[in-house]
Amino acid sequence: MEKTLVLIKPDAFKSHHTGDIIKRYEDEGLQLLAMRMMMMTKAVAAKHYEEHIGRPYYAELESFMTSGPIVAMVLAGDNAIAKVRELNGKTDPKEAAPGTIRQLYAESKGCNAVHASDSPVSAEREIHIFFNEAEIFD
Ligand code: 3AN
Repeated sequence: MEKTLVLIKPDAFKSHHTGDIIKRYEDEGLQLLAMRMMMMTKAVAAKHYEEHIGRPYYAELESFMTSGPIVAMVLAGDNAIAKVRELNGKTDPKEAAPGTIRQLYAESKGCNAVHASDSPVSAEREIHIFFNEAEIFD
């Protein structure tokens, strides 16, 4: 079974879509292995988004991601990484397919409701920023 890290971002949390989003994943057969509600610190943001540091939108991204609670989770299933990214939709909600999480719940390319790992290497790295092995119920 493949694992992936998902973050419900401050916008979707604040607009009360946490339950709707988790239900979409569970309805598609993805299994929750770990979950935590937390504030993202600037230090965690820098680790998680290390490849984005220095990009023109980084300050905005950091300020948004640290602006309110997020929900971090590990999901697992066959082809979980691709499956979750398909359910999430494209980064920019204007380009996201109808019925995807970002099309339904995201406001903009910056405030786009969810994050999900984009490869097995990213998933492994990102999961361990948020969870230790004892917190992952596989
Ligand atoms: P995804 O989350 O779809 O994998 P990435 O990895 O390209 O997208 O970008 C990571 C995050 O950085 C996005 N979720 C978004 O919040 C932010 N971001 C990326 N590009 C932009 C941009 N041009 N303007 C504002 N925020 C951006």
